[in-house]
Amino acid sequence: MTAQNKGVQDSTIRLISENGKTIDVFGPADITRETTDAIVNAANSSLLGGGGVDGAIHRTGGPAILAECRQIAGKIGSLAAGKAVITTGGNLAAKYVIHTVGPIYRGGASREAEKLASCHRESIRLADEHRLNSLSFPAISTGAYGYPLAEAASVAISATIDALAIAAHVTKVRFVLFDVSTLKIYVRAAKRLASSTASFQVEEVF
Ligand code: AR6
Repeated sequence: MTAQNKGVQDSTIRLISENGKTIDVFGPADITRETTDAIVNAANSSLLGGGGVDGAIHRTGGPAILAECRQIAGKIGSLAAGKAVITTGGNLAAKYVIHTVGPIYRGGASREAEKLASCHRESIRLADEHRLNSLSFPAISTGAYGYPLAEAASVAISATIDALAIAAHVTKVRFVLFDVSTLKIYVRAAKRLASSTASFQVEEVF
């Protein structure tokens, strides 16, 4: 699959906080081409790869990423939903990959929102611990794991706003959305959350 290019670049936006931190909602685009310090992988608990964005990251990043994932899995067994670990970016432009496991959506009453928020908080915290300045997220859990897009967008962006506010090093977060319909839904959620949080300005940047 390739990212669709349907001329919706004008709906791609940037939220800017009072202290200059930014959240971009960008697409349609392939996250493996991102040049942020880290990209986030929507992995599964085995950490041993899969389809979707996980498959694309391992294909493009090469075997060094999987080798490190195997080492981590050997130590911790499996990674629970909502947790995150970091590896090299291998052949990617991004220096690191942060692997997080989104919740499988089972109707909404199985703490899915809490786990999805945790994916974003933990990924940003881990990037911050490694003194990284920037990272990019895909739409975690919205593919194979079936999370409804509008709900996932709200949870992901609001957790990111909170985590970015307390980060010492991370100043730039990007949501890199693969297709037009996902992009539009994340843009809508970002605009709504920015307008309910007086401390954010919204710019149409691309
Ligand atoms: N760049 C950006 N986004 C992408 C790309 C890409 N190259 N490829 C797909 N997406 P999914 P999940 C989007 O299924 O729902 C894997 O097998 C995709 O269109 O990748 O968290 C893992 O191993 C969708 O919007 O992740 C797990 O078993 C979003 O990424 C399981 O899938 C997430 O879709 C995780 O499922």
